[in-house]
Amino acid sequence: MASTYPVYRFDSFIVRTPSSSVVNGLRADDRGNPTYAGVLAEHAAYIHAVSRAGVEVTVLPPLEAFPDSIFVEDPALVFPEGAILLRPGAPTRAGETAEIAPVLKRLFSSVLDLPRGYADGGDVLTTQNSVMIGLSARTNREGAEALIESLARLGRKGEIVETPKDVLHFKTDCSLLDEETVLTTERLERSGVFKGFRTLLVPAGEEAAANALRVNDVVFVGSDYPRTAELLAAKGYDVVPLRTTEIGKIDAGLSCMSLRWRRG
Ligand code: CIR
Repeated sequence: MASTYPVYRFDSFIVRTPSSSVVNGLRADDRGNPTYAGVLAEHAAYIHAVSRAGVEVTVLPPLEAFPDSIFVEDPALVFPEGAILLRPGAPTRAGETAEIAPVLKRLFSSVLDLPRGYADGGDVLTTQNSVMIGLSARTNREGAEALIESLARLGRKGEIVETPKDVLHFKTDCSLLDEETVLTTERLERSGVFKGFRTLLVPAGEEAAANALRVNDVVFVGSDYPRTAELLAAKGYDVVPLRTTEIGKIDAGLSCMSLRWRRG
């Protein structure tokens, strides 16, 4: 493991301002289009909240041609020791990698390309000792195996795991709360992938809350999931609710809106 810092300690974030095309973003179930004003407000609140948690935020300009490009987590992975440009599995998102590449090349001395297959950053959970890569409709085995090779070049160990059926991304159903604790859903916990971790299960009916976001001393949780917030507060976490009602209509959680790393 290259870094001795807890993996939820960050000082740098990249986000991208939503374009008006965001209302046409991909979604599994149609719950209606989000409003552009609502997405902009939720995104602005996200930037404000993570800044208060102690990170410097680089805000990239909107990309009208890519409705889902607000979800910068998916076309790349970043670590203190370098970045990996991914190959998103949704055809309408493939071009997002070329858009973010120049930014990462300015910020990181080592930027690798995923050589083959498909992999979305939403399928990747970085823990203290390994990088878990969930197979999904967006990340195939060829991409996951190629990603393990790229990770090894950065000194990181990758492992391939399964994502529950009908779940968009591996991280749709989990997030790291601290070095040994994962917040997850019953369906993902049941698959046994979190051996060696303490798991906290989101209450039934609040499955979408499993994509929380630990940033330094706080845990951001979607404000539509009060029982998850209560559970985490009772366990001693400093919980900050963030509204995801509009972006949630295009299957967004909290991690997907940023790339996060620690420079120093
Ligand atoms: C998509 O289907 O690609 C977007 N509408 C949502 C992506 C969410 N990304 C993530 O959780 N990492």
